[in-house]
Amino acid sequence: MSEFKPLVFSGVQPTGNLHLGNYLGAIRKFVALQDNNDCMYCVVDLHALTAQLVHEDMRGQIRSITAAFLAAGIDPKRHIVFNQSQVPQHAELAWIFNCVARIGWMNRMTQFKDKAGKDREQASLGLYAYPSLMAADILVYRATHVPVGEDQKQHLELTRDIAMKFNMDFMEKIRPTGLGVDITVGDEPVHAYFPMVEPLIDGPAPRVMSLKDGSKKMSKSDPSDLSRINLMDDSEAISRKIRKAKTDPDALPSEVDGLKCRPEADNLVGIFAALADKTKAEVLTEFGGQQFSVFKPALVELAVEVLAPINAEMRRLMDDPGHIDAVLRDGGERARARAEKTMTEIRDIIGFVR
Ligand code: AQP
Repeated sequence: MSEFKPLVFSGVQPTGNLHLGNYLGAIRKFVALQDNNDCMYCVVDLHALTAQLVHEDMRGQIRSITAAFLAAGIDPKRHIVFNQSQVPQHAELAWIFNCVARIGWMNRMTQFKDKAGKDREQASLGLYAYPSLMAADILVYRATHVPVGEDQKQHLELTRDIAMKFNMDFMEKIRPTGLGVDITVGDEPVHAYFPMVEPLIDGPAPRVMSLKDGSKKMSKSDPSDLSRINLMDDSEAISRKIRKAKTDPDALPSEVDGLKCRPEADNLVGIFAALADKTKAEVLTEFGGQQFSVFKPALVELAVEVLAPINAEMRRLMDDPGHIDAVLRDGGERARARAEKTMTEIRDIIGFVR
């Protein structure tokens, strides 16, 4: 529907060890998309301050996410890899979006509720405003497509709401600038400055669950390291964690319907499918009727085969922080030029004097 120039944007927070959920839900899609698209991949370090202000090794975390991007196969020469704090225009646009977004919209964000927990009064204002900064990350480049895990779906809907409200509120100011694009949203024609971003969530593992509890998402902040496979885990750790993963006593079903009400089995089959680039149905054609004692070793073998080269390359890159910093500096410079172009236009649309 969009006549905007296609652009892929996504970000990852430097808040701990990357895990299989981050890889399958996000980074692997980043790699696949770069063949046919202009892509920007960002280490969102400003977001990392929202839940915890002081980080023991912020620089190391930023480098490690960047190393994961590169080790997974992202090409920083053809595309742009950078860290958010190098481009102050993200924060500038986020302020404008704080004035576009409505408090009622923000109050519905489930991630804030989850992360703030019971003591909401003690959560930072930044955590509350997180989705507004995320909208700015994307829209400061007028990006059209955003590959993310399912947990980010609600934030992307909010990004569309913010874009739509800005477009509608400023439509008569956008029109004379010649910077807008005629699009249709629903049945409504809109002369838009910002595109309606499309989330790219599909795949067999849009939400990888904890290995210890099939009802909780795999997460960097889970206190149990056994709940997740980290990209920096060696083969022995991967094998131990999969062998200890929670399951039920039944054999695997032959049909996908048989995974309903079996969250742990569903999760492991989904992980296998994503790692093997197959559908869950194809995995069950191979393993239906088999016990976990057969399936788990096959999953270990596959996980090690896919993750070991990434792990080795990450370690190699982490030994050369100068190279990683140079990649980020170069990406930051190119991202800043694009973001400043947008901000100059937005300042004009709003009517700031320059
Ligand atoms: N379990 C998951 N399954 C699929 N995708 C996931 N993502 C995160 N967890 C899963 C996707 O990874 C990308 C980067 O996430 P992030 O680090 O920016 O933020 P997050 O969603 O808050 O990730 P974590 O790992 O759960 O961290 P903590 O514990 O700090 O909250 C996003 O595209 C996300 O959807």
